[in-house]
Amino acid sequence: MKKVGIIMGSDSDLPVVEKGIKVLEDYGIPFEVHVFSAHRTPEEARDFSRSAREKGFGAIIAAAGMAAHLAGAIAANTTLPVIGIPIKSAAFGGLDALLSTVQMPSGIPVATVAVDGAANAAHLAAQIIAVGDAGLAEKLDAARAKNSAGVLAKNAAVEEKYNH
Ligand code: RP5
Repeated sequence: MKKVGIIMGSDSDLPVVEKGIKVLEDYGIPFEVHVFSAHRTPEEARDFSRSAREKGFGAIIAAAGMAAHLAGAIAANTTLPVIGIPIKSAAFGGLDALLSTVQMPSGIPVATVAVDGAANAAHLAAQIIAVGDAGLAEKLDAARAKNSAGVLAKNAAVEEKYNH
């Protein structure tokens, strides 16, 4: 199975990123985690991106806050799918990172999830890997069914309490 690369701009992003790591672990998808910064360690970020396809990665998740250029810098150096997670920061509540991540020039896409949306970044990475993996696709279907069953149970509880 293809691996997912998880890159974050700082270890201060890890508490958010861990929610995505858990999703990948639950699906049994192999992954690597690194701290590479577009600004502080640009050579490491570039080298990872350029070699990721030949090293067996199928998608890359990039998390960064503030002037969040990491996902875009990675996307500039690979044609693997790149998923950006804008990380919330104190000054602008994540709007700074959201705009920095999502507003990419034509030809260099970054699939940007919600501010602090690490779980959905991992679900999307799983869906990308599942394009070529029928067993993983079955796990995704099972997870969707479990998700629906949980919501239906909550609906039943609310209806039971209020609808007489
Ligand atoms: C970004 O700056 C990082 O991704 C992090 O979200 C933010 C702050 O980094 P630290 O100063 O906490 O290392 O590059």
